[in-house]
Amino acid sequence: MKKRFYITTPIYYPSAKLHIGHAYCTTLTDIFARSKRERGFECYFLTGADEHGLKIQKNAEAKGVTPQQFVDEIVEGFYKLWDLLKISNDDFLRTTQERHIKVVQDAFTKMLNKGDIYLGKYEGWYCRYCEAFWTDTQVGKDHICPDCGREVQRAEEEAYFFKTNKYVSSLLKFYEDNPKFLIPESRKNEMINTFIKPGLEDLCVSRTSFSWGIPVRENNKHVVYVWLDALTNYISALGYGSENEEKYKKFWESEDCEIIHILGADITRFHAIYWPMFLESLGLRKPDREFVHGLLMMKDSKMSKSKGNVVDPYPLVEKYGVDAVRYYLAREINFGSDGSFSPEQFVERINSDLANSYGNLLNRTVSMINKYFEGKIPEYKGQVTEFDGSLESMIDNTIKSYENAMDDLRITEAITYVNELVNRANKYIDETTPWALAKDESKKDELASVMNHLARSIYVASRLYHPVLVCASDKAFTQLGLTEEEANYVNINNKNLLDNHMVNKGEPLFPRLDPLVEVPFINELMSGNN
Ligand code: ME8
Repeated sequence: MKKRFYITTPIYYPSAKLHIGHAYCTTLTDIFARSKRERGFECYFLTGADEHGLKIQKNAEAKGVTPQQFVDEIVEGFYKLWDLLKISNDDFLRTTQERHIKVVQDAFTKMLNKGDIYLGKYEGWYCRYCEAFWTDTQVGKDHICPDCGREVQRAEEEAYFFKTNKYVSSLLKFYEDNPKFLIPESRKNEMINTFIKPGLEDLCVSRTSFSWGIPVRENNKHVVYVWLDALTNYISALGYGSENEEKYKKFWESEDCEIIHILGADITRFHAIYWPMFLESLGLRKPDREFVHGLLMMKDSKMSKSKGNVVDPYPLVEKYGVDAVRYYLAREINFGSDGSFSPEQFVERINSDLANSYGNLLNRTVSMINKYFEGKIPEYKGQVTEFDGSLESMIDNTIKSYENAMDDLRITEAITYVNELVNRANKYIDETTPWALAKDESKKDELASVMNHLARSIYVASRLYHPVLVCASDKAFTQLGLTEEEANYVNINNKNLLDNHMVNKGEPLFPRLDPLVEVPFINELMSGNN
């Protein structure tokens, strides 16, 4: 039986519009999901919105609307952005949906009845003006509210807590038994040394100081505090505890399904420490892998909505197309490391990898097949020229390395294998010099073999690029005369696939960008003056 995959992004806060950092995480998750599906695996892909909390309540008040109206409007923008970026999620969970609220309340009750949650007192720095509690780090040594800049006071409120220490030793054992749970591995040491070894405090899981949240059923002065609410989305979306648990059984309970959470480095602690503890408390299976991606920086500091130094993905996609943006994000920033968005690098990547290497290879090949063979791709006749063998083994090796890298979520690396194949195919044109072969009638078979090998190289590269270049790859298939069915991944190893297909010359896939025009344009977008 085929293995299944359940893959998730964080559910983002609809406190403001999403920026390129969110688009980065969702796009990379989408690339993984698409690559699995294209290879014939079943893959369920979830994203969503984390709609409760004080910040949203405050933003809504400031705008003079209800919190629900406020999030409804922003979440519309999430849908539009994911549409624009061609994100192929199977579901979108909103934490204000009934299906989620019930699961959170049930989970709270279960933990309370088990004695894992108890009523205590939350102590912190309180800002009377913002009606918000802050931690020591947030208020700094001057005890200033990070939101309004006023002085804060020490205060306490009644709150429920989750007994973290009950689960520390089993969490450490879980890390030990599952060395691939947290990737990159350095994240595990960070969790142990920074958070677990110094001693974990019990986690506050309810609040009485604001009301925009899921009410605690047993004590409705309280709302469930954000992380217990938010993390539960991964199971509520599958129908856990509902009348119809079919999806939950298939994508969470079943050992045939691999559960993968993708998240940014800023929220590792909640996913790698508290989430496995909550699941254990509920008696449920833990995820197989949590992949922590790096954060995109802007001018040396983290891009964030609250700092107002963000890159808006909408105008970028509108101007340069979905493929260019998806490609840049996946190729330029090594998945798992921090990176930064740079207009110069953006233009350079598109020009060098997509316009000059890939687009040009297709363009040259289709033109030559038109010129030398009246548009008909010659049949595969084995290894005819002295260079065919090495190109064929490069194709085979690329497929294998690409699949292995993708399976391990080394997405950037997987793409570089395809780039190398494209470069190799361009070099093959220089080696075989088809224009010279065409002048010599006795070299007709060699010329035919070169055209067939080039067409197949483009097909394989386009197939492997497809999860990233969702539009351009399809155009390449059309130019090679392949139907959608013929282009299917099942044919990736079929050497005769291209035989006798009629090519269709099309527009260049990626017109070259002029850096002198485009770099200032993108800089302008980033300064927020657009
Ligand atoms: O933390 N670079 O939501 P959030 C790269 N609701 N990725 C970035 C980024 C950046 N500069 N900024 C944000 C929350 N992200 C919670 C999550 S999950 C149960 C609850 C991405 O809107 C990255 O994936 O602040 C990060 O982890 C996530 O957005 C945080 O989104």
